[in-house]
Amino acid sequence: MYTQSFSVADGDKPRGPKAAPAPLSADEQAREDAFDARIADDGRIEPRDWMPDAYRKTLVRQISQHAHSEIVGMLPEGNWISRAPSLKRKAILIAKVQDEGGHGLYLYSAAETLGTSRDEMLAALHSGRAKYSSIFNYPTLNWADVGVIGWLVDGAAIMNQIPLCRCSYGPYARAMVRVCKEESFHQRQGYEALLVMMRGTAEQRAMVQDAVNRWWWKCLAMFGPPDDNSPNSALGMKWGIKRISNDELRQKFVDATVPQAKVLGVTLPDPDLKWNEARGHYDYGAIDWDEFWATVNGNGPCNKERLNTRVKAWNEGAWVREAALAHAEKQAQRKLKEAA
Ligand code: BYC
Repeated sequence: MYTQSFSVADGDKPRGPKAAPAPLSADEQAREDAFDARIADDGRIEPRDWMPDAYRKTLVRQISQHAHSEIVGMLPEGNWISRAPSLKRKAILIAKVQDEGGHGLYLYSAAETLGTSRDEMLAALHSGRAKYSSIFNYPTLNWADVGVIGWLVDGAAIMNQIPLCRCSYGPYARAMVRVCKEESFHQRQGYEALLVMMRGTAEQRAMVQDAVNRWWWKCLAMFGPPDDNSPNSALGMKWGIKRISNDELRQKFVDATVPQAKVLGVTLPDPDLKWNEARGHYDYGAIDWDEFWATVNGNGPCNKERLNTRVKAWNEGAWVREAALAHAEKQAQRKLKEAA
């Protein structure tokens, strides 16, 4: 027989059904309604506006992960700065990697407006608690990989990030406008570097094809799990943070990339890739989600190396942060003295 034992205290901890949330006061209800109305009206939420805790938390998660992706994303390409094939390519690559450092900084600043410190976000990255894009856990084996990262990885990033320029949170949306302009240049420089290689020797063409074969599927997975297995999508869409779903963005990327691959003269490594007249889109084969989750959960080919590199850079940069703080303190004291 069901008895009250279901809600009898177990030791000190009371068990049983959770208490219903306390009803909202009139003021609380009014500010929640105002927030909902602004979102429904496609307005922007700014840092000093009231927002539900869950909205704030979702934004901190997404923006900080995005910032970490930019900073970790500097590593696979940075590896090639000293081995770029010409001065021109070296200058372009240095500028690109520097842009990515800049994107990370705008994004950390945007996340800080939500009340989370940069130190907290970095501690989450360094301890392995925070995610960053799966794509940066794969190695860059030769120069063609650098071109393919520009063409496909930045191409996928732009497809995902253009809708974020219309994100409901003002500081994130504004940061994304500049990020997208720079990403667009990154994508073009990668494509142009590959066009040059494809006009070169048979060996160079084979390098490009090999790099495309290794990166294609990982770029499709970058858009995140399928919509029916994407736990954050419903709220992200409801709140105007995400505007287009993971699967829709993936499809847009495939549709845009197939003609580019034709012009380049490479084959995308998917026997199931074909135009579907009825859908008006390209069909594509199955993505290996087990591999994706293994990588996201820390077991990809380069996860440990990437994290160790970031932690080492953080530790070795401690003296710079200390010196900058000491300098700022000295200046503040000097100002106080002058004002006295
Ligand atoms: N890698 O419910 P879901 C770039 C996680 S490009 C790792 O669909 P959401 C760059 C997801 O975080 C890359 N983890 O989540 C390019 C969630 O886990 P948590 C950076 C991934 O948030 C070139 C779980 O899977 N771009 O920066 O609705 C050079 C379930 O997913 C990935 C951004 O970050 C992945 N690929 O959608 C340099 C764009 N995909 O958090 C740099 C902003 C999913 O619940 N972010 N997960 O533990 C977004 O648009 C969205 O967060 C995502 C995921 C589309 C990535």
